[in-house]
Amino acid sequence: MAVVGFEKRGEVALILVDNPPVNAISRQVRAGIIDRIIQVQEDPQVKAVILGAIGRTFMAGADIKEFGQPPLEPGLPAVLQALDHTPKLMVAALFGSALGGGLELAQACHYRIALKGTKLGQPEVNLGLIPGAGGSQRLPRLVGLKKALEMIVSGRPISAEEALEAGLVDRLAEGDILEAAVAFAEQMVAEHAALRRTSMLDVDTSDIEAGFFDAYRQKTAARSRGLVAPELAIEAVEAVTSMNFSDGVTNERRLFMQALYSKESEALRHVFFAEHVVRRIPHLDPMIKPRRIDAVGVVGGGTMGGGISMAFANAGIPVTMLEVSDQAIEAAKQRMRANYQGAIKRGKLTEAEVEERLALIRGTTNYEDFGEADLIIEAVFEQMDLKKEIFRELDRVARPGAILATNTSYLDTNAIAAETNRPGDVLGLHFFSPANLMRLLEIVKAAKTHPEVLLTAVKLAKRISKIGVISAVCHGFIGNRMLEGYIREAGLLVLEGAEPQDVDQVIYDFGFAMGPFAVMDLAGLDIGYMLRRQFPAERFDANAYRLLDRLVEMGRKGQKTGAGVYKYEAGSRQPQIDPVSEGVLAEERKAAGFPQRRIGDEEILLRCLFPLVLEGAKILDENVAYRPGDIDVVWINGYGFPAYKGGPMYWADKVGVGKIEAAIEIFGETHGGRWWQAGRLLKYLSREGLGFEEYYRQKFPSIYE
Ligand code: 3H9
Repeated sequence: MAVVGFEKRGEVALILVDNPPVNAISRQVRAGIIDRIIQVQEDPQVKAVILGAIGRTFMAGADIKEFGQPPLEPGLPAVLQALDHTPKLMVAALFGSALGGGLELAQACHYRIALKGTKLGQPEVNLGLIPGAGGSQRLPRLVGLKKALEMIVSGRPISAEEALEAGLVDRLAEGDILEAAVAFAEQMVAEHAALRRTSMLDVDTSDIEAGFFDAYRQKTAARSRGLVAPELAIEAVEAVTSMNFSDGVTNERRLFMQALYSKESEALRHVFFAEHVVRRIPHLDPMIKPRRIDAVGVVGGGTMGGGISMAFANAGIPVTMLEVSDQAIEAAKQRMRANYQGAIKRGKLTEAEVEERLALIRGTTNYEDFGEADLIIEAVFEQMDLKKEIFRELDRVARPGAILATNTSYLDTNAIAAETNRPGDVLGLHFFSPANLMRLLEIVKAAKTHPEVLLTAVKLAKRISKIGVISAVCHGFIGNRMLEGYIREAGLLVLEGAEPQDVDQVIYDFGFAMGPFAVMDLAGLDIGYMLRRQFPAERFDANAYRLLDRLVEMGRKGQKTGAGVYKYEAGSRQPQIDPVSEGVLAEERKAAGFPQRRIGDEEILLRCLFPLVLEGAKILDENVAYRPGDIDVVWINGYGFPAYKGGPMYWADKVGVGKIEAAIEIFGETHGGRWWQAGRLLKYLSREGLGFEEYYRQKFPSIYE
């Protein structure tokens, strides 16, 4: 099958890209489009040409797999040039997603028609890039400079309706996009419509006030810490005010190449693929199909249960939510309604849409009402006995084939599954709070979980806009298991002489949104306190939690009590250094008897981050996670690891596994070998001079397929 097909309907020729799944503009697509343009130019019968696509979407952009590889000719700019010079009337027929290079191709056509529901955008910044095929020069000529800047710098796509209003598309269509595009093209030919070349249009800069770009830069810098692409994008678009089209395109190309070879872009592209590969279950029998999930039950309407219910309602899936009393149901509904208010205020949802979603959530106090559910998720306190009791009940009422899931963040999913007569249908679905917003979902595969159940969970995660990452059963699964070392070292560092605000600053400067102490204050110090008491004391380094435990015992539980490690003014989330907490720390330093010293920023960073790598390597070696990239996805989406640093395992590869192993050995000598012990895999990779990603791709290529 040709990757770029061709057909004629009367005097209209159709150039149709057919490169599943998303019609990415690969080398063959580029070459194919150029060939077809030459073909139509030579055909005197053809009066107009449609640039369209087959399948589920218009072109969703350049083929990201090609970035970082030697360039393959012809490049996208050559296609754009061919389009720009064609003497036939060109119409782009848009549907699905017209993104990145796809939208740039559409902009180079003379007219654009879009099916309602189409998303149009320049999302390159999300990959650390900027438009590289004229988008920064053509888009301002179509929609105005401010709108183009906003689209290119934010990367957010707009709807077809918004695109029509902005002048990016000329007509909206319903039904068959190609039929509509042909009719539109015929009409334009009949009306002798001009060949409207975007490159020849003037840019209206009358609304650009003095100092506009400086102010825009400042605003952007504040929300895109650590990223180079947004600044490069502004520079590219700003050129519209001082350069002609051709110079603007040359300038854009230079900036695009700068972005392409930045370490941030390389990391973000790694994350893009890791977030897709994570959905693949290695060695899954292709005959296995997911089960249908049309109705969900949730046990518990607290913060977690409520958030989970909202996540399903947001995807249009009806939920039955079980609580202990009618009052508790009402309270849960009020909380959910209040949570939705934020979305209404931000203009993301209308009152009517919120009501529609809330109507999908039905409260009950009766387990029997779960009889129709295809999936039931338990979301109650982290108490094994309680969870076991609930699973015995669920086993009794759930229909055969229904999936039973626990939202536990630490407890043994195998033990919970063993309470039922259907352990194959049981797994963990570990949502992160707030569950309606956080993208991460750890899918915990218990020893007996049926592959069909696992596949259902992976598909369902995507349906509810989450990134599902499979973890085997272990204490804390992937994310929380790694968190332990990170928090432990933060706790020890402050006993040795670092201040909590120093630790937080170093981690913030690395790229996390918050340091560990600020995060614990936000989450509630009492949560970790209670959790630690559920497990044998030898799991933990008692010194590491001296400060935190004392604060909790004083009633300082974090933001919710106005004070934790820091203090907070009423209604503020801004941490302030608190002499009370400093006093407690001074006492605990003395009690621990640690010699006090000045600790440099580099030691703080490495002491906090190397435990992530150390534990991540063990998690891989024990097959708790399938791939290093899966761990990256967990830490980026659940724990705020900066995406532009690629995740802890990718970052480790960049630092050098050998260097990390050597540092772990030194930390072991100076701080004791109890925690600082490299496992088998880390030692092996260090000895062989390999990185995690490199080793996994070489050794286990099938788990990426
Ligand atoms: C660009 O265009 C630069 C230019 O300005 C200049 C160049 C000179 N390439 O997400 P899905 C794969 S930069 C290669 O599950 P959905 C993806 O890996 C690009 N592959 O589908 C997955 O593969 P698999 C600007 C791509 O329906 C499969 O397609 N464009 C690409 O949920 C399905 O993906 C973007 O950044 C690609 N461009 O969502 C758009 N895109 O099945 C990025 C997807 O093997 N893509 N794949 O795992 C998206 O946002 C979503 O994929 C999209 C579809 C909304 C299109």
